[in-house]
Amino acid sequence: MIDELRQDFEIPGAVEVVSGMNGLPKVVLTHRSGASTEIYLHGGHVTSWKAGGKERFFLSRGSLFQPGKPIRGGIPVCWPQFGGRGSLPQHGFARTSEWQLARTELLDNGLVTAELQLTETAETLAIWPHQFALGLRLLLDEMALTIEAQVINTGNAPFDFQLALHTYFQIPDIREAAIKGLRGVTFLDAMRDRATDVETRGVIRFDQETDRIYVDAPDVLSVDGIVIEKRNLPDVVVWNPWIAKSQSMADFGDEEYLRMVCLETGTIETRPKLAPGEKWVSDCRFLIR
Ligand code: TA6
Repeated sequence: MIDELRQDFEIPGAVEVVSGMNGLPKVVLTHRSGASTEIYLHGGHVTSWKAGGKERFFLSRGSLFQPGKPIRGGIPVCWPQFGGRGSLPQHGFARTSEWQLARTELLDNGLVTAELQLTETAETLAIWPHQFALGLRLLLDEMALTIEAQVINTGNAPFDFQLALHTYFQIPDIREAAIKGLRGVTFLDAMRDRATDVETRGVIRFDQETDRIYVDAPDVLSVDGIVIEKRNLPDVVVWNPWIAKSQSMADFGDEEYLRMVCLETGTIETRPKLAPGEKWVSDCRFLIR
C-alpha cells in the first residue's frame, strides 16, 4: 500500500509517504524553509507541525496508533459528533477511520499541500445513515500550517453535524501557559455540569482541570505565542485534564498534562445542516509569530 502511495503522491523534497508508528501510513510534508508537518491516514490525523525549528503540537508517549483507536495528541478530527453529545462514539468516527490520500502539490510559491478524504463505509452507514465526503487540506509554508476542512452531502437526505479540530499544543509548562482572545465570550463549563458563564479574563491561565466550550468566539486567538486564525469555526474549546483525569487516561502519561493544552476550533453549538449536494467549508491557520 505504501509503495503505491509513494508512486502516486510523493514529490521529491516536499512530500514523502512513510511507514509510521505500527506501520501506519504517514504523509510528511516539508517546506523549503525546513518547516514540516505529518498526517496519518488513520483518522486523517495530523501528529506533528515543526516551525521555527520547534515541534508545536503535543503527542502523547502513550498514544496507541492502533486501528479503531484515536491517536492521543496532534489534531484529532471530531466529526460528525463532538464529545458524547449524541448516539455515536465519543467525538464521532472520523478520528478512528482510515482516510484516503487524494492529492499532494508543491506550488510555485513553495507552499506544500496534501488533501485527505473520508467517505461513508459500511461501518459508518451502520451507525450514521448518511453518504458524505469529509475532506482535509493541509497547506504548509514557513511560518504557518493551514487546515481547510470541508463536508459535502453526497446523499439524498439532509444531515447536520458537529466538527472540531481538537488541537493539542505542546507548551513548556501549563502553569505558565497563556490563552488570549476569549475575554467577554460566553462558555459552557463541563466542570460545572455545562453551566453557562462569561469569560472575564483577557489572559486565561491554568491551575486545575479545565474543559470549556466558548460559543461564537473571536476568529483570532493565541496560545503561548502561536496565533490561531479561524473561519466558519465559531466555537473554541479549552481543555487541560490536570492531575486526576491524566491519571485516568490509559494513553496519556500522568505528568503529560504539564506540557500540553488543547485549544480546539469547531462548530459545536451550531450544527451546520446540509441538503443533498450542499457543501460546508472552513479553515484554521496556525501561525508562529
Ligand atoms: O475537548 C474536550 C473533551 O471533550 C474533554 O471533555 C475530554 O473528553 C477530551 O475532549 C478528550 O476526549 P477523548 O475522547 O479524546 O479522550
